[in-house]
Amino acid sequence: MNSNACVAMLLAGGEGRRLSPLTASMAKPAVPFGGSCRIIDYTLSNCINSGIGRIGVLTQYMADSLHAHIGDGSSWRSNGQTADITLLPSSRAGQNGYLGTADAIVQNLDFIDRQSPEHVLILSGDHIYRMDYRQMLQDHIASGAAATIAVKRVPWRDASRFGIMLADERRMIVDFEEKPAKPRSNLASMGIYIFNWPVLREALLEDLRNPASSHDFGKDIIPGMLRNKIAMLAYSFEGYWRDVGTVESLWEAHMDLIDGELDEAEDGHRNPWPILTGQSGQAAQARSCPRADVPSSYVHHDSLIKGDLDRSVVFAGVAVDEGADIRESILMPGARIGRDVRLSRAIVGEGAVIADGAVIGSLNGEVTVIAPGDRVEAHPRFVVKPDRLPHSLFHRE
Ligand code: ADQ
Ligand code: ADP
Repeated sequence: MNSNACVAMLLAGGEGRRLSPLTASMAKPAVPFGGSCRIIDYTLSNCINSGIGRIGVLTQYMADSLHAHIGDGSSWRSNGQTADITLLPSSRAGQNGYLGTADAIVQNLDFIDRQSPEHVLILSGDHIYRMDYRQMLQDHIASGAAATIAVKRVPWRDASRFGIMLADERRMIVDFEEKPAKPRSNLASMGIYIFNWPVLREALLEDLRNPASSHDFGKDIIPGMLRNKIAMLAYSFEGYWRDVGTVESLWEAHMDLIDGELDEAEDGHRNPWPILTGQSGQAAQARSCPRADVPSSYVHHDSLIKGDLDRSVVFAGVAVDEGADIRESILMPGARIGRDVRLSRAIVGEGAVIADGAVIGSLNGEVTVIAPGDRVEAHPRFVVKPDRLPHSLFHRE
């Protein structure tokens, strides 16, 4: 098997409204993750570690943030393995904002055609997971299917947020519904697809001719292929995987990191599946590590911590002043936390400043987000406004 015959197309252009206000000035895949990298680094690193040498990154919303992070792509190299990363910006907007994911691929047919690949791997830029795409490709080829979808069982209560399918005993997909109100199964699409390129090309062009289509993989392309009786395989993935498209899931994934569920390497140990980061992060492979004096937290070396931390993640350039008490919180690059500040279940955006004595946290345990660059004063008359939960707890003058 030759993974060079496979081109990866990484969808990184969604608006990320459910991550607002963190996505007010950056694309969702550019949001910081895990103390020293950004969300998209997981998927890019999976490509490099899997030996996929050609990657197109499809940008749209707030594309500059991704350009600044990825640059010429030279930060992503591992074990002598390099990749050609091409940024493919789009300016085409639909009537109600943006057109769908399939449209983003159609706009770049030429890019894919030039590589004349046998297979195209379609990926999302907002998932946290480690996956060897070579195994999926091998399975795809061995099965003789024209398309393969990576799948995972999700909790039933979450099933209606995903593409949900039924597969037969040969793992061939027999039913698929995008985000069903009443899910018939909890076997979810991870939004990771391998297609035989000629089959996908044909399906995309057919979809383009359909005026009723929203040009989306989950809503249109996959159901269309099923109707056309194209053989599609369900590839089960057993490892950790999380779609971090919401504030709650982004926070939970950070707690999973602290709980050791993400298979990070301990300090000083080489990770066999490194997560590399680009220009806006630290040097490649500079992973943050749990520090001895702040057990249970992930703290970047380039930060200054005087207060107490518990189950928190701290990025580069952060300062936490004396007397501060930080619990289950995420402090993004350059955040400044004043004296005696109390934070609980908060995400503090890049460069935000929390003034001395401020108290941030919700009574009902929901996650509070402070927008990047924001300044929160510790005003004596701050009151909790339950009707403004979860994001904005404190009433300002
Ligand atoms: P969603 O996560 O809702 O469902 P979607 O909003 O279409 O998928 O976004 C997929 C990815 O494409 C995201 O990374 C987004 O940023 C990006 N994107 C969206 N529009 C784009 C555009 N026009 N150009 C470039 N990039 C764009 C999908 C599947 C479900 C599956 C879940 C798993 O549709 O079936 O269950 O992923 O998370
Ligand atoms: P557990 O991991 O303890 O079994 P769950 O029942 O919540 O916890 O999750 C079952 C599986 O579904 C896990 O592999 C988990 O990673 C995955 N999962 C849970 N929530 C999500 C989510 N929001 N998005 C994607 N996958 C999820």
